[in-house]
Amino acid sequence: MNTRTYDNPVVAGFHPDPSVCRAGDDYYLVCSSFEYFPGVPIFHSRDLVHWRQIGNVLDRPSQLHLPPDIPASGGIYAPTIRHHAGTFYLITTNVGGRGNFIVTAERPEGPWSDPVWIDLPGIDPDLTWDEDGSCWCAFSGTQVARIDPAAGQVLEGPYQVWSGTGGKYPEAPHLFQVDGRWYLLMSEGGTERGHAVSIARARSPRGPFEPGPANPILTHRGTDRPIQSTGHADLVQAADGSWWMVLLGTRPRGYTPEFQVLGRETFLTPVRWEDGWPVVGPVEERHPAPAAWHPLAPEPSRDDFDGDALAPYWISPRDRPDGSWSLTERPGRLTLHATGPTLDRPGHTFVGRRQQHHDCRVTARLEPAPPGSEPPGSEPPGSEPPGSEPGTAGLSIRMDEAHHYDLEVSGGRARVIARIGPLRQCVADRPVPPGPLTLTIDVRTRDILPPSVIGPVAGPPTQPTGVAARGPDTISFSAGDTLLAELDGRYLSTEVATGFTGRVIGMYATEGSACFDWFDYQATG
Ligand code: 6LW
Repeated sequence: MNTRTYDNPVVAGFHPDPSVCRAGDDYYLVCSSFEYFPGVPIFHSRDLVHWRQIGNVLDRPSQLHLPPDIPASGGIYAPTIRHHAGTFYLITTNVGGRGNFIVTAERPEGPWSDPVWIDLPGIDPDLTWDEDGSCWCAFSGTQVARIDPAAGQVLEGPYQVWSGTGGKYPEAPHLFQVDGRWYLLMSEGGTERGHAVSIARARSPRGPFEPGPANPILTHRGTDRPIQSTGHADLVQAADGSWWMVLLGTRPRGYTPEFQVLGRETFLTPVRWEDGWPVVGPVEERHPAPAAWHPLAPEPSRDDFDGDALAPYWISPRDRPDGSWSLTERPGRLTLHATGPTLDRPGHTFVGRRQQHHDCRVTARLEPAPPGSEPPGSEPPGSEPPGSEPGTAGLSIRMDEAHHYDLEVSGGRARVIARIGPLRQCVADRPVPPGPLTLTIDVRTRDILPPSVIGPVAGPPTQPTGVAARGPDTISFSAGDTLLAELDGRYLSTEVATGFTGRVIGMYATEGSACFDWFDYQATG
């Protein structure tokens, strides 16, 4: 008997709205990326449990333009990935841009085509094909249209087919044909704690759709389960015939109302069919494993920037101009050139990665700017004294432009700056020695009381009285061996910042140029 188990989430950190497809024994999974470039991370797995990012679907400006006026949590929403007649299809929405579009690829790692725009409204578009080869696109509402995916033309519809059981925001539709019936899987109730998954079925994609007898088929609303907000799901049939659901969920922490800091993550849960309907959930932190089992070697925690391309997990808010970063100017280092003077507004130079663990430590080695390194459009190379200090650069942990903590070095001093909503404060300011400097951001939950201890019945916590006893975590900042500041993590949470993303930790330059010799991310929990 197979007693193996797997742990959820299967893709941790801000990786929401998962969509999955199978091609033979290989599975591919994509997620939303919002205002970050490159867009739509794509992962590969051979067992649905162990996923490795193999690229980003939207990795060049001709596919994805995220100008500074795209707000935080605008940009790329909820993609659907499908494999049809030997081609990979991905459909998604650029919210605040031109709307819905399709890209295709022969190989999932790319290159993916330029967009084919579709004149359909709404978000969360889905793609499927019937036995005649007609292509159907469902989208939020739920509406369904027959389209020509190559030309981007709407051929029939859209029809309003089913709006769920009455929850707000009927969205995330996916149409499947199983045993001659059409199933419409969708989400409702909003992406927060009321999130739910419902199902209906019909004889044709045009409807009429008959709601399932047990809707919602999955929700964690009103429960004290550690995984919350379960919804926005997709289904896949494994090579052995078993069925699985990928979905988003959250893992909030701290005192009521609890705070989610990692954003919405990707979970996997088994599905069985009873009387022609899928049965699923609840989603546990640990489940019996699928039959196939293909663990992956752990990824190195440190990026030494020795390659000639940025690893796919490095993302930047909005467009990432070519001249703003380089791995070749100083081989073995990531050189950043400032494109904007502040992290408080879009248009700055920032290269970061998602925080994927509640407890983690990021360290990075910041070096003086190389002689002659200049931000684009400034003084000609050579006008700076050799070995000059970086202008202004450092590490930042961010939700968006209005919610970030920065560990910044400039003019021989290290500072910690907290930007929370309309307020901006320097909370530490110390001299640092010239030359390379190791910067550390440490995120820890260990001082935090579990909800059962500080729950509403127990009243206000009496101990411990750490800065973040009621928040989800404590974030500390060090330059070299010197601890500069500790801050309550609740202000970098979805509940405070709002929006669809999660924390991202990265390197930045807001004045002049800077080099990073390495960046190390360790889970410490
Ligand atoms: C997405 C919608 C949702 O488009 O959140 O949770 C929206 N579901 O389906 C943004 O991720």
